[in-house]
Amino acid sequence: MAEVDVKQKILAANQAAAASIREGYQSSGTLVLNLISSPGSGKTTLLEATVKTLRDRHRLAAIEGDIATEKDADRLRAFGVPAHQILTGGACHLDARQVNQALETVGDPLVACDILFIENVGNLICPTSYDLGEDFKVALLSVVEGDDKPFKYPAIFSRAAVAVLTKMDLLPHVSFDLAAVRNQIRTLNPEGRLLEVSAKTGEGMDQWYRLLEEALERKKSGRSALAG
Ligand SMILES: Nc1nc2c(ncn2[C@@H]2O[C@H](COP(=O)(O)OP(=O)(O)O)[C@@H](O)[C@H]2O)c(=O)[nH]1
Ligand SMILES: [Mg+2]
Repeated sequence: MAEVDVKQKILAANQAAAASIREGYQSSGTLVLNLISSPGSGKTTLLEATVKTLRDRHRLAAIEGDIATEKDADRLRAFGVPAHQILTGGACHLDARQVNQALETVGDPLVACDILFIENVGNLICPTSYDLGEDFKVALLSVVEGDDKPFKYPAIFSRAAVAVLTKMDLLPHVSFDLAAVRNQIRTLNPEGRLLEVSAKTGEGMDQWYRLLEEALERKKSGRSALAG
């Protein structure tokens, strides 16, 4: 079979698994997010702050994707949140079949929750093509990674309904043309939402929590998670 056929078969199988995940969470009204960024952009740190703030108001759960170690799942478990680690053993992204397996294995803690955060394997390329049944993708970019990245990795920034610029507390210390990055992201995804946060200082985090809670409310009432 030609390489392109194999890839298409894999993506079709993934799409079927993603559709079944989406259907399950449609009836429960669970909000599902797929977080994608380079390693070290601050995905787990954003989630730590988020679960700390929202855990008393909502039932939260997380799936962590990594090539090796349970470190990220452990970081979230430390906040009392059920977190399941998927080890891909080398693959550079999560696929929907792995998420389905995790839901079957773990059951209620991941299934019967209000918000499921899926932290994908760290990189801006492979995770872009794999639907995990999420309501929307969240692309993170930290201000220390360089201000050329959205145009260099256009697929993820055009597909992620929400982009989050992280580590804003470091902005005064690095060369990062914020206006240029805002423009790139707006060009790639004119309808998308852009947030600018620091999980360390709390700057911008209220907007992130508001976005999550509004999306959750919309999902629970059977509407699409993001307005517009
Ligand atoms: N200064 C600063 N450092 C941060 C922030 N968020 C994360 N970090 C640091 O960036 C590093 C990588 O963060 P991590 O959450 O593990 O990134 P991940 O690989 O995307 O999950 C850690 O040393 C964090 O402490 C932030 O908002 N400000
Ligand atoms: Mg992480």
